[in-house]
Amino acid sequence: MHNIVLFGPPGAGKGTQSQKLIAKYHLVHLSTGDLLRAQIVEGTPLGLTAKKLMDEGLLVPDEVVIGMIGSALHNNRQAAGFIFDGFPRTTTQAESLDRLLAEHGTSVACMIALEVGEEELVTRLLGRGKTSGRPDDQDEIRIRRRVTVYNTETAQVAGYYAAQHKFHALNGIGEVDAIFQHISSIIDQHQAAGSEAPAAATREVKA
Ligand code: B4P
Repeated sequence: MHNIVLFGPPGAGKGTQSQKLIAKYHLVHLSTGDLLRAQIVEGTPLGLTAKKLMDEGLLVPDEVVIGMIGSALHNNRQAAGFIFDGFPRTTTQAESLDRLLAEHGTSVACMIALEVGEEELVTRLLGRGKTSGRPDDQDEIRIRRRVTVYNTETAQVAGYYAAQHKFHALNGIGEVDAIFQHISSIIDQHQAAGSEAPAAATREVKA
């Protein structure tokens, strides 16, 4: 199995790049944001709880998203690998992902982080908000809160993977296809090296 964590602040392009990556590498895409929004559409109790938090730009409790990922891994045991998009968002989630993957005899190959500054994120998400219908994309205060939550609760997850020599950061500003080529080159190096980190593409993180 080849398992990739796509990382970055809200609006960095994780969902955009995931769509291109699943087409190229035939991996199963697991987006906790998408899984939560499906629960909201279905009107489940979990969805109702998640909606209040998501609309305000806050994280959903760890146990909720960890449970969803555990079920998804169980239901996709034949997969060639996974793209984790928007998960893990806390160190507790990262530790749980390692444990869950170990139960399936596999592990995270690498984390690829898209770096984008706050003003660009706000511009992108307000733009998406005009068509997405997502309440969390339609208000600048909530968007900036999501960025703050990322900086205070999520950014530290990069350090977790850096300590395992699995962290790669790249510029998330530019043409979508150029960013995709950069991500692909990192994945290809990993696959060629059998999951050993390609040193040239790796750098330490401040978090
Ligand atoms: P998510 O659904 O994960 O999504 P996201 O952070 O909004 O954005 P993403 O980075 O995928 O952006 P996209 O490619 O679409 O999270 C939503 C909420 O769910 C969270 O706030 C939280 O409440 C909850 N949640 C999810 N996972 C959780 C977890 N693990 N724990 C707790 N809570 C969790 O791109 C955005 C826009 O930019 C698009 O319009 C796109 O077209 C544009 N764009 C992309 N790349 C571009 C480029 N290179 N140039 C210009 N524009 C670009």
